[in-house]
This record gives sequence, C-alpha cells and structure tokens, in this order.
Amino acid sequence: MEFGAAYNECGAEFLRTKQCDEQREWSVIEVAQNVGDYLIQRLRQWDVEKVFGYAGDGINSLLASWVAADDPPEFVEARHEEMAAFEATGYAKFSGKVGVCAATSGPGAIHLLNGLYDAKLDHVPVVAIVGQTNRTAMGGSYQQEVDLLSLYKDVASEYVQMVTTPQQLPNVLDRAMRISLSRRTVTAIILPADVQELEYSPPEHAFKMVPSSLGITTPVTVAGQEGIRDAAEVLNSGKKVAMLVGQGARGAREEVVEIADRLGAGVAKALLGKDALPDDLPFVTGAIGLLGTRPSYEMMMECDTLLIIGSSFPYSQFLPEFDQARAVEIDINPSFVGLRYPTEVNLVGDAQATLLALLEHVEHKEDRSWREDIEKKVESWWKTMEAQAMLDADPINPMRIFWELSGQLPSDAVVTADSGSAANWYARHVQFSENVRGSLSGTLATMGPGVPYAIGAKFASPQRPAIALVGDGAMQMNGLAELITIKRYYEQWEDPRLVVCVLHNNDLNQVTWEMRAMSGSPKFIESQKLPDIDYAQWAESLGLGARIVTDPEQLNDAWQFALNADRPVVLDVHCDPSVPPIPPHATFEQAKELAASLIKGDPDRWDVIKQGVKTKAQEFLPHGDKTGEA
Ligand SMILES: Cc1ncc(C[n+]2csc(CCOP(=O)(O)OP(=O)(O)O)c2C)c(N)n1
Repeated sequence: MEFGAAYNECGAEFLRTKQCDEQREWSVIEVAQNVGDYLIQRLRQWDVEKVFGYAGDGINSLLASWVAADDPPEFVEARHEEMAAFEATGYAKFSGKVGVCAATSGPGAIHLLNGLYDAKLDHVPVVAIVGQTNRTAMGGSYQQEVDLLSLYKDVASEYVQMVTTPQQLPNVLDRAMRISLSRRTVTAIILPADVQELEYSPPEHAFKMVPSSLGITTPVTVAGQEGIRDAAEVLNSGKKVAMLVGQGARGAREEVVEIADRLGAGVAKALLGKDALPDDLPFVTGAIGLLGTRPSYEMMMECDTLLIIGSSFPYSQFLPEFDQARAVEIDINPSFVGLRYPTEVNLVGDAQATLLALLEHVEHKEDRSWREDIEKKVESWWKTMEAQAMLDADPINPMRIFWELSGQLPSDAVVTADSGSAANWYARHVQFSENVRGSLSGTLATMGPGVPYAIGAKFASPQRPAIALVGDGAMQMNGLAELITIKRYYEQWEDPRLVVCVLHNNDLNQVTWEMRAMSGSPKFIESQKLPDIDYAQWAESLGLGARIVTDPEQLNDAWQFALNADRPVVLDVHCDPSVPPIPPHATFEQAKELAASLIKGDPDRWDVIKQGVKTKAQEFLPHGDKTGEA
C-alpha cells in the first residue's frame, strides 16, 4: 500500500495513513490531509530525498505528518540546527541538488543561520523550513516568538515567506524551490505551528488565489556574439595568458583544458574550484591566494592577459597589477562579473556554453615558451611540497598528513576541510585526480562545516568514501557531537567509510599565525590554547574506528587503516603547531624577519623560527624553483 495523497470521488485530497487498532493490528485509514502532510508530499514530488533537521514544538505537527508519510524525504537528525544547515549545504554541494533543512521556531531557526549563510555566500541552493508560534500568539511577545521574517530577510533575501493559510503553501514552497535552484541561493519558508495542522485545501480557480506547479528547467545562457568576439580579440593578442577557474568552471572541464591548450596558458584554481580541474595536468598551478602556490602567484604577477572562469576569488593582490593585464571574465551571474579585476570584457553565461562559443574564435598560440615555463615551475613546486611535507617536526609535520593522504586518495573520494590550518594544507598539498570532489566553506570561511559537509556528502553519494580534514578547535566546536550523527547513520551507507582526520595541535593555529603575521603579536595563550582531549577514545566509545598517530612513520599505515575500514574512523594526529603556513609570495628574507619579530614574548618562538626557516628553505634547495629568490 502506498501512503501519501489519494483522491476521493469528489476530487478532494486525502491522506492514506496507518492506524493501530485494539488488536494491535495496523489498518489503513483515510484522513483529511493537513498542511504538514501536504508539505511532505510536495517535497516528495520535488524529489527531495533528505531533510536535515532538528525537532521542536514549532514543527511538531510537521513531524507528526512524517510519521504517517514515511520516507522519502528521510528526516536526518543532526545534533544541532547549524549542523543540519551545514549538512544540507554539503549535500547540495556534492549532489548538485537542492539541500533542505528544517528547524523549530525561535532558537532552532536562529541556530540554522550560520549554516545558511555559508550556503548563501558559496552560492549553494538550500531551502530552510522553520516553524513559528501560532498565529493567535503572534505579536504578543510569546515564548520562542522571534520576528523570523526580519531575521531571515538577509540570509534568504531572494525569497522568504510566512505561510498563513493553506492555499498559499503550494505557491510558496514551489517558488522557494525554484528560486533556490535557479539562483543558487538560500530561500526560507516560515510555517506557524497552527497552520501546519489546518486541513489542506488547494488554491482555487478564483480571484486572489495563486496556483502553482512543480519543476523547473533553467536556461543554458551564452554571452552575446559581440562580447565573444571582443573576448577572443583580447585572448588572441596576449602572449602570456593566465587563467583562474572557480567552482563555476566545474561543468566545463574539457573546454577549460582546450582553451588553456590553445592559449598556451597555465590555470590556477580558486579554493572552491579545487575539483574543477585535476592536479595531474602539468599546466595546473594549483591554489591561489594566501593558501596558494608559488607557481600560481608568479603566473599572475608575470602574465599579460587574464581569463577568469566561474570564480569570485576576492583577493585582488594575488591577481595581476590593475594595469598589467587585459582581462576577460566569464560568469553565470551578472552581478558577479567585473567585480574582482578591472576586466575589459565581461561575458555572462554558462561556462561550458560560453567557452564553446569562444573556442570558435580563439587561435592556437605557436609560441609555447610561457606554458613550458609554467609547467617547469609546477613540476618543481610539487617537489618542494613533498620536501616541505617530509621535514621533521614535533611530533608530526601537518603537511605530511595531507601529502600522505594524496598518495592514497581513492579516485572517487569526497574531501572536505574545515577553516583553520587544514584549509592551507588541503589547498596546497592534496592532489586531486579526475573524479575526486572536494569543498570547504569558501566565502564565509566559517569554522565547523568539515564534519557535517562530509555527512552531507555521504547522504549525497553513499557509495563514495568521504574524508574530513579538521582542526581540533573545529572538532571541539561541533565535530565531536556530529560523530554521534555519523554513528547513527553509517550502517545505511553503501560504503561506510568516512574518515575524520583531526589535526591535534592543542591550538587555534590558523589564528595564532594570523596574529603573528598580521598583528606582529606573540601567541595569546588564553585565547589560543585548547584543552587536550582524546579524540580517538571518544570515537571508540561510539563504536567507530580510531587511531592515535604520534609518529610520522605511522601516517601511511594510519591512512591505509582508515581507508580500508568497515566503518567510519577518526585519525587523531598529534601535529606540530609551529609549522608555519607560509604564503607563497613570502621570500626567504621575509620568513626570517617574521621569525625574528616573534622572539620577543612568543612562548613557541624557537620552534616557530626553526620550523619557519626549514620550511621556507625547501623552495631554494636544488629541486626548488629559484625564480623568486630576490
Ligand atoms: C565560527 C568561526 N569562529 C571563529 C573563526 C576564526 N577562526 C578561523 S580559523 C580558527 C582556528 C581554527 O582552529 P582549529 O580548528 O584548531 O584548526 P587549526 O588552525 O589549529 O589547525 C579560528 C578561531 C571562524 N572562522 N569561524
């Protein structure tokens, strides 16, 4: 028996549900469908498979409807509403579908916010469904009453609506879905508790009624021919072309490679575009920016032409000087072109379709010397990365954790990283092959999404292994609690592997380094030191796999263990907080100066100096790239 909506002879919608009679036998009954029932039915019709959420009396009736409706969508219970929003965001990032999260009124809706902002800023489609107090109590400063329309006005600026009558619901829900999907943003539906219980009646063919419909097919936009020709002229006249790709280029891999080949260009990747191109292509210079590589930095500083595709990388100091390069940008979002660099031609369109149009006019550059030089630097840089990773540290050099992972990364892995030093090493040291997916909080750069993104990834692709690279601060902030969510669900995943690698350095290390480098301040123990706890023991107490790693020689084996386990595993890796995340453009002299400036007052000063100098020196050893010695 199918449960869900049915129709009687008059065409009215009813819900088939189950009832337990006195003999404790289940029988099927038909009851009038209420608003909560309809909402779940409509989500099912939208093909929503998961809703990440947390209960509360603002959505109790909706949850009661779930009992009758059954899956899908499956209600996935996080430990905190912020985690539910991160999970919906991770799910959306890795599935390409809309992510849906649900929370109760007041505190639940407030808790969702940071995760929703993460989605909004990274242009990820997420729909939030939140409860509200009864209509009779509204405006009465009632318990848990928060002005959610005002609160959500910014995060769901494209669409936030409160449903106050059943006939409104189809339209509000369908628009929330369509707007979220087509504009890749956050939308929100506020559903008062008493409205959830009202008998559902559809909008009628009548005055002031708004009907609705399911589904959307979005256009494949291509910039106009005039712009395409102008762009081709800019690109054809350049001698040293640099490219920058972001997440918007992900669906255009072949075209990006083709145009880079024709232009003899190197390609740098913004953080969110790390999986747009594999790292084994010789002309891919890797990450850009403070977390980036030296080949990316030098390519940008020396190019005469720049082509940006699907990226809103914000740090213009890592792009060419403003009068140095003629530039073309391709972006699907008209409000995001021409924003980060004084570009000459701004092409609004789908990356693949626009590149295909552009390729009709782009010529093959005969002089390959620029490209050859980039490829040489890239080859040398990977050797530098290995040498830096293999340096001794106390007890483990964090770079080596990531380097060793690269060597064993399954070809279908999904990798997430948290904000913190993990993001540096993820950006620079992990080499992605063709089908590896990866993401982090690119724009909000919030702490906390590493583990819940990986959970979202497992619900998006249960057959792929997921790996979360997370600092101990982020782990203490919420990752530890979210291990409980992993324990609860992992047996339903086709491939149970989810590895959480904790960078156990007892320090909020990224900020410690920011304070040293930007504020010239020594480490402030009160704010930076973390309580030392046993992450592996906590994981084991939950029945997950775990291993403590205290020696770099154990790393290879530890990754092997985790990547071959029959359950999720926590790798608790004790690593050295004195290994500096040196930016790629820092010269050897600058690194020494930074170290010297720390001597006064920093409790870790000698280790910091030693590690900083050793790390920087790797770029200048025989395998290194000597071009930046000045
Ligand atoms: C919600 C939030 N709070 C604070 C910050 C500022 N912040 C960025 S990285 C970081 C330290 C992260 O420490 P940890 O997770 O231990 O990683 P580590 O850098 O030590 O590897 C902090 C506090 C932030 N980005 N987001």
